[in-house]
Amino acid sequence: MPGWNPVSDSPDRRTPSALGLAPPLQAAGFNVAGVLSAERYAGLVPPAWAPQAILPAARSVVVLASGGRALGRAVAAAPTSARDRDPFDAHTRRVAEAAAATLREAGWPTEPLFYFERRGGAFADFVALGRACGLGTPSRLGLLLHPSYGPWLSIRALLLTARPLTPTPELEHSPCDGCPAPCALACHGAALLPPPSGFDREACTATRRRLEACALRCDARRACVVGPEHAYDPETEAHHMSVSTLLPS
Ligand code: B12
Ligand code: SF4
Ligand code: SF4
Repeated sequence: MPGWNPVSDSPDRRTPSALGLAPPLQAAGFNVAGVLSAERYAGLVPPAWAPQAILPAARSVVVLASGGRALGRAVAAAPTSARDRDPFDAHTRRVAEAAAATLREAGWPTEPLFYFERRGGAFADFVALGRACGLGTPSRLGLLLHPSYGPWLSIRALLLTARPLTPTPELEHSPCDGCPAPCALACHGAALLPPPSGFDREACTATRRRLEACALRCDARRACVVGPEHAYDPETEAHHMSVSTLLPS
């Protein structure tokens, strides 16, 4: 594995290649990545996710995400198994485990962790982790907004590693500041309330239960002015939305 380079402050440089992570991650659809120090990470996660509980030698945490259609394309091209209940999650697991194995072979103990797993009964808040390493800023939509991919950002895995890496800083300005918020107008459930109220998850959930238009797509997300050209294809969006409908709320 090549050496890790210091990362520039430019948000578009938060990619696995800019971090010195080898091309396989990028080719596998993980085109966005940031770094947190182990201490900063520990302050943002429940106790069972802390480095002390998983890998006390950890120095850094790589946050792996995917913007736009890259992950959908990679999953479509990836080998699938009949045992894969969710091909996106199975692909994520395979890719992050391979990346962790590469780091271990280079002499750095590393553990992969996933957005869909609970430890000690709790999820880690991946939105908070992505925000803290500058993958995006909070938005009227409730989603973390990437500077280029907008709301089409999925935060999928972590690499807790003994390798010391340069943290990527938080972003300062949200594109929502001063935006006329076409997202709020497009919302079928009046769920995007003006600040300081923010996103009304109950209103959204209730609307999704009664309105077909919100079952498998989100028109508010599609109306965002940032990165509309990166919107998931309808099948990928429907997949993510249907998974989220099945989970208990
Ligand atoms: C559980 C979960 C859900 C549940 C939440 C209900 C519940 N009873 O817990 C359900 C199934 C409803 C859900 C739905 C969606 N989710 Co969700 N969800 C998660 C998950 C796995 C854990 C959240 C959590 O418990 N965090 C920990 C606690 C401490 O933090 P919290 O802030 O209190 O958590 C609350 C919010 O995160 C909220 N929530 C969950 N998803 C979303 C999405 C939006 C837009 C908002 C405003 C809030 C929200 O529910 C949590 C419990 O109350 C995270 C991944 C992760 N590990 O973070 C993804 C995650 C937050 N979801 C995400 C997304 C995109 C969605 C959906 C838009 C569908 C989709 N996948 O495309 C929908 C939209 C929801 C909506 N409009 O209401 C993304 C957000 C990405 C981003 N750019 O910000 C995440 C990070 C997954 C990912 N891989 O990227 N989700
Ligand atoms: S449309 Fe404007 S206000 Fe709405 S989420 Fe996008 S940038 Fe923020
Ligand atoms: S799914 Fe429907 S109700 Fe929920 S935010 Fe999107 S447009 Fe609004």
